Amino acid sequence: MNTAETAALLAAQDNILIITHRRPDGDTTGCAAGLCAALRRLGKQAWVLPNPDITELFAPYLEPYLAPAEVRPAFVVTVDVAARSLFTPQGELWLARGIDLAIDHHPSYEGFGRESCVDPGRAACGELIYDIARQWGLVTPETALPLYVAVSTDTGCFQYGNTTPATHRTAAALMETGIDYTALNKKHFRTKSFKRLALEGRLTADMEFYDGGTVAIAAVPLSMAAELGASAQDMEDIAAFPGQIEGVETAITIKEREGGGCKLSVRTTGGLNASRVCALLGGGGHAAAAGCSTSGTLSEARVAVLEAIRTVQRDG
Ligand SMILES: [Mn+2]
Repeated sequence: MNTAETAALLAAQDNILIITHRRPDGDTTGCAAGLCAALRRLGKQAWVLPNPDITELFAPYLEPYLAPAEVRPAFVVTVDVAARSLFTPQGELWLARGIDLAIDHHPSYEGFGRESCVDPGRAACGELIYDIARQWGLVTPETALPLYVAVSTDTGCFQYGNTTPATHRTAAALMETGIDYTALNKKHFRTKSFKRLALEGRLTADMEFYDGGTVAIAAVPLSMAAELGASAQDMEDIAAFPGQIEGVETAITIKEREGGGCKLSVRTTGGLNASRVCALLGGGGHAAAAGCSTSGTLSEARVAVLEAIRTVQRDG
């Protein structure tokens, strides 16, 4: 469905529950808060399902909208959720009962929603939510502020290659509602905790390079966060870090997971399709930013991702 059809579908519902993805980022969080604010302004009962993985950085955006434990929605919507594996344990219960509508911008969206509004041409899912709220004439500051967070964080403050003129037009419209975007930009893009800087120092010291320095791999063992006392918030978007090094076109971050296995993130600027690399390892995402999980050790994950890169390079 396009955003006009989606706006009409939502306007015909009431008692709506909105679901975010595991390890929620600014996009899924901002979309949930922005959509919930607009639906309430439309006179609907609407809530956001609490997400146990939420960090202190994003939690405040969701607080006014959190669903009570006894919520019994008539309509369930996901925002920015591409895969069944990205549902939280609570979200999985709703997935089992059926998702009525999925709003997403990932080309790898798995099609679990009865209805869907999916546009991979959007840099952020927040752009879709803005288009939906705009049809209701309800882009108030309460909706605009979290949507600005959604759009700005998914584009690295309008710097990543996914940013389009339409992204800027959406951002401009959100800014015109009077939100304090200067404070948001300072908070999300120009502030680092001391522990975060220490973490970046450690990653820099241990970084491995391949293919003449165009491929960088940062390994994050479980012990590293513990040694530095770094929280999930200190780790936020660490996958963007190796790609900042001069000459690096393929930036890989491998995080050891509690309970075994690793979580990989692949970011590319040199034309290598990150989504295809990750698909070979059972994951997915966007052409320039994708992820996957592996079951072995950090060094096994390193070998596996390098092999996947070779395969994609060879097969064109
Ligand atoms: Mn997103």
